[in-house]
Amino acid sequence: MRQNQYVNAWIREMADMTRPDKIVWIDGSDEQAEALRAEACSTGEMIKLNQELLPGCYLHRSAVNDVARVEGRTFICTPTKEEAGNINNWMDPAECYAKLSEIYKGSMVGRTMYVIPYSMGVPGSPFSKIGVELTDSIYVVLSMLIMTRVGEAVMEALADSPDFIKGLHAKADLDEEKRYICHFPQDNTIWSVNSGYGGNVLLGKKCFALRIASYLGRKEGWMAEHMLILGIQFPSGDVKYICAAFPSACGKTNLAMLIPPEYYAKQGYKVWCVGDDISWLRPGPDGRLYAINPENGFFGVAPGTNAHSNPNALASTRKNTIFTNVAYDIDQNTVWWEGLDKNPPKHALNWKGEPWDAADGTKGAHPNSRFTAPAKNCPVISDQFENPNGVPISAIVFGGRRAKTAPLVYQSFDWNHGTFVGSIMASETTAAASGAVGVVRRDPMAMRPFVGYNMGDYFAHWLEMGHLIKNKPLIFHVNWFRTDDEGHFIWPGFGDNMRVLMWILRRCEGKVDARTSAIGYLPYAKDIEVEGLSVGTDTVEDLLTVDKASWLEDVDNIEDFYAQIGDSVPAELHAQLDALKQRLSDM
Ligand code: GTP
Ligand code: SPV
Ligand code: MN
Repeated sequence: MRQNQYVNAWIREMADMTRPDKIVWIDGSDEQAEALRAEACSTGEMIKLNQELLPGCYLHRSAVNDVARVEGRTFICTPTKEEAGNINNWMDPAECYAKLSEIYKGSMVGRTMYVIPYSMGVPGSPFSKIGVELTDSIYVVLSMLIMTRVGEAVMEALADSPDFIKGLHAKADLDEEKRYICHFPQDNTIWSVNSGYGGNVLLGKKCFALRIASYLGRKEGWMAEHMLILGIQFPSGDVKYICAAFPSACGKTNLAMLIPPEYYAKQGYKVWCVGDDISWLRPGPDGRLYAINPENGFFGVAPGTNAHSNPNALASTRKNTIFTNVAYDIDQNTVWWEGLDKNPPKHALNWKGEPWDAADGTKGAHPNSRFTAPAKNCPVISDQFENPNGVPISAIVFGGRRAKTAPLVYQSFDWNHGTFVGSIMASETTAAASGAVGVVRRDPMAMRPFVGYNMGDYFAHWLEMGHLIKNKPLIFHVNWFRTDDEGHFIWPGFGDNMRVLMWILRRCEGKVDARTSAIGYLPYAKDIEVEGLSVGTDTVEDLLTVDKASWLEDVDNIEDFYAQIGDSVPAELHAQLDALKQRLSDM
């Protein structure tokens, strides 16, 4: 493989600290991956599943204390605390390097250090960036081979440049007390230690493609966002693209590959998936905003994925997939999770590897159990998936889990108001991060855990992008999660979310009216197509209500949140908040 002096010098330095027995370069070849799979199976790190039913599929279990991202132990290490802001945990870079060096010291003795050269985005695309991850975990190597583009072509694209993201990962002892996920944006560096869970250790994903990339995007005039990308093909053949930001485990993978309801399918509408988690966006030569998905696979939530809710995601996991922390069917040598079907396996192990009987009421799969599947397995992967120039975005959609406040859909008045709408996003927490589940927290643009610098400056960057994009996408907000008095979801969701996306696209084309409300433009209920739906226009009407009292309560909470972010919140957003408060009071 082509060598690069900067990469080599850095590897020597990291190896002097961690002292691996061996250093192995990952070249992206099938032979090497196959040998690593065999090795992982021989040590119990992975289990080879039934190759007739699930060819190329494996099961992995992470440590019981290590099953989700740990936001409390994730740090942004900028020279000043102010650059990281009040929403991020901050550590002084020198102090952090010193502290972690102690933990890394000798941590790879008796182990192999794997060198993974990878590209986020197609190598050579103007959007793409290169990273090198050093890790002592075969699970990480095999997952990165699915999630990113690895091997020779990456080193060729890097050539003699020093411009790559340096990621160091060591499992060490998986000690929670010494677990750190640290980012040094000024040094293009990520250090992760004492974890083996995906979001903490697949360094191309949240660490690079969001935290480091958001920092680079601000510097270079582009955006790195926690957004899916999907294309809706009209019967004419024309395809319109939408980006949507929902917090973790709030429906991005599901929306990204939805099955159109019969009503649309029979007219010839189709949906294509470009990405399910991360978008990198830049203004294009025609003044529109273009997006790529920098990833090459899906790291999706397993529970709830089934032939009805998301058949395309399920199909994506039927070959060459790694399952993490799901239940194991001993008789069939396959996997199972809650919500896959109504037939939990009779002889099974739970996600911890313990004998498990569904009848005892405990969960077989961890709520944040995941599949790592190649994007090209997806039956509706877009033919633009590898387009180096990305796809043009018509609409940006924000959303979260709100049992009451947020209506099914509304449109912002303009880009600045849309930025405001993103900044006040809130959602009930899920199992994707450690901590309490179901608590409402503000999660601006679904990026609260992923902005690699000061949140207020991030808002300012959004406002600034409005000046750089001549033909701006329209900005919307959706909520699939309103509940009735018994706590049941009112909106059917999943494929039927397309009905809302169609209203959004018709707004983009100026083909449908809306009514002005205190919070933005609301649809007329009759304009949301309900043919073939289990709920009618009257229910849609209910889902579109804006309750003055709960919104005013929300405004108080937003004021507190802005105060917590501090002085960096742009004056424009304070003005937007005052205007919202005024409009609500006038209601
Ligand atoms: P991350 O990978 O953590 O970023 O998650 P994600 O945003 O891709 O979430 P995903 O699509 O995996 O959905 C997470 C959970 O939300 C699953 O349990 C889904 O069943 C559920 N879900 C997704 N879409 C809908 C919907 O439209 N309505 C309802 N009620 N639930 C949904
Ligand atoms: C998320 O939590 O938003 C994920 C999974 O997509 S992780 O890679 O763990 O961040
Ligand atoms: Mn995510």
